[in-house]
Amino acid sequence: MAETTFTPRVFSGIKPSGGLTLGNYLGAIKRWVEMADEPYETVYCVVDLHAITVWQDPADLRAATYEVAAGLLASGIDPAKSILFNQSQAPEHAELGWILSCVARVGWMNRMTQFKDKAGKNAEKVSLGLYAYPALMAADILAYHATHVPVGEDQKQHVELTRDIAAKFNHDYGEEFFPLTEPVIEGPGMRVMSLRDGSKKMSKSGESDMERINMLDDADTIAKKFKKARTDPAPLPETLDGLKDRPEARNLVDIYASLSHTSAEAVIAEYAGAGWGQFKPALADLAVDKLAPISSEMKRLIDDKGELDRILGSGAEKAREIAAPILKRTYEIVGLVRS
Ligand code: AQP
Repeated sequence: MAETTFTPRVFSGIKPSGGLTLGNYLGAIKRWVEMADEPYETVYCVVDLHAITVWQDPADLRAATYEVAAGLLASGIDPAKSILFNQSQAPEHAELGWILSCVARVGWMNRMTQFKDKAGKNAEKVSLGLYAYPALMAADILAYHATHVPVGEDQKQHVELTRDIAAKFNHDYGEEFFPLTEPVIEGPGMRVMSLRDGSKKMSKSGESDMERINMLDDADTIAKKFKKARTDPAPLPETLDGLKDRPEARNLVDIYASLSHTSAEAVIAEYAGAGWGQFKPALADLAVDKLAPISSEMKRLIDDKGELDRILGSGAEKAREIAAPILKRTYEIVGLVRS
């Protein structure tokens, strides 16, 4: 097959399945903002079609879509530098999603650990969309011929599946049409864990609000949540090795490191021997310092739906300028007649 060169282009998305959390911010958004200043075209998406793979009250879905868009803008995503839109306004995602569902194999889907985690013992009762969602995610990425996807650790398997789907499509149709996209996973905030259980990731839709820091939480709530965060009684150790088998303690150290753009080693060096009574308030102050300016800008934007609609609408137009020709060519390659 002929060598194809792809424009360095980043795609990433966040589901409006609730309000944004510190996990979304440290695991994804912070990196998205940096990547917009690197030599990539950047396409960022509020993936509302993914959100409805589990039940969403329509009014809550609308509100969460605006909240996530506001959170991205308030965190520094600049619509002049990046394309920002919500997925359902670019129908190419769903159309390509169907084609890629016909390329993906059931055996591949059966290996997706996130589906197993989310469906649990209820696998017979969850939506077909929840099971098939990695094929739609592959379409989100491949509709832009995206070469890089910044994600948290939890999404790595889905990006690898996207590569498998792209490779099979290219092989089956004998054309190197889709790129083999790279996941970009960096930094100590790559997997932020629940504040109540160090073995579970912090999620928007986790059962208890005390498990997560929401980006719209006020200073008192943030302080209260960190104060009540589960830890063990031992103080912080002298070296990072001392955090082995202490997942809750490790999580708080990682959050501190990520918020202050430093390493977990540096945090341990600074706080060696400190008790939680000292560390937790310092962590809360740091989080409030970082999040307060973002959340006040988010609130301003959420109250200006006209502005958000303008940004999302024009982002969708720009997104479609890239995705429509890629979809058209996909149809031709597959042999679908367009009269
Ligand atoms: N806890 C986390 N740590 C690091 N990164 C995270 N991300 C989400 N949670 C963490 C990253 O945020 C991006 C958007 O993810 P998403 O909201 O589309 O999907 P998700 O990973 O399923 O998020 P939630 O919060 O767990 O949603 P629900 O509860 O609705 O399922 C991704 O890059 C993800 O890695």
